[in-house]
Amino acid sequence: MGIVLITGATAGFGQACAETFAAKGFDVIITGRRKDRLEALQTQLTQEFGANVLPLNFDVRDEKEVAAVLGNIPEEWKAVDILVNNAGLAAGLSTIDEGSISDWDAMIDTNVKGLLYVSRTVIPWMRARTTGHIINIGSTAAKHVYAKGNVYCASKAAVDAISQGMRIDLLPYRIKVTAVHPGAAETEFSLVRFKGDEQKAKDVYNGFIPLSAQDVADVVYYCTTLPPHVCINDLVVTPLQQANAYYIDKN
Ligand code: NDP
Ligand code: 8X3
Repeated sequence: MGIVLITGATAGFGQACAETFAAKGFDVIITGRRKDRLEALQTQLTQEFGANVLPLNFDVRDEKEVAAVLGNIPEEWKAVDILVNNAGLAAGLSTIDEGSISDWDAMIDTNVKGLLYVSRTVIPWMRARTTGHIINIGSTAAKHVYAKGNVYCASKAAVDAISQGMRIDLLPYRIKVTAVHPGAAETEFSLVRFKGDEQKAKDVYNGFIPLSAQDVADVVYYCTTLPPHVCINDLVVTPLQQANAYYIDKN
């Protein structure tokens, strides 16, 4: 089937994507900072689906680590067909005058610069083969700014713009670029945003049925199943009860 590289596969969308692509017969490169989870996922994907799995333990914020670990994988794994730039986070939820600078750094360094570092390593491999598909995970937060979302929304708006730029620049190499923008999905996202406060994280999803990680993985996979001449450029997917980034009908 091919090789898919998924960043941030130790939880949420990335893990569900890894399971979905492995189930379809892909060889899977999984990445993340939590080594124990990568190893557990490797075992699961191998046993459950007979998949070939390459786990890579690095922090996408670390340019040198990205180049050293990802840049030096065995040649046969460099024939990446699909790159899912998924690793990301929201850190905190506060007005701009009270925002934490370390939270801002974490979001910009991960969601924007990390995506760029990984892409900069992988794109030349795709370019050399004149084929490939990059799927960048944006957010409804890329499309509309919500209260206290300031820097997170800006980081995802950057993902939106970078996706548009990639699409133009990579057309000569017939590399597809798709931005998938999910709305509210119950993963570890809110637990990370609220720094381990389980109640606060759970409350985000009260009163409506959020997307699941699998819902998003199914959409990502679908985008890769279209004929070679067809590309979904930009896709927004929300729970039925969510109209946009800031309006959810919780009745
Ligand atoms: P999770 O917190 O469940 O998963 C995030 C993944 O990203 C983890 O595997 C984590 O791995 C990885 N990650 C985070 N920071 C780094 C880093 N510095 N280096 C390497 N890997 C990292 O969240 P989701 O699955 O919900 O989020 C995935 C993406 O989807 C993010 O970009 C998020 O912004 C976006 N999104 C989420 C929505 C939601 O409502 N859940 C909606 C729209 C978009 P580890 O900690 O092991 O490094
Ligand atoms: C994550 C979902 O609604 O917090 O992108 O922006 S939201």
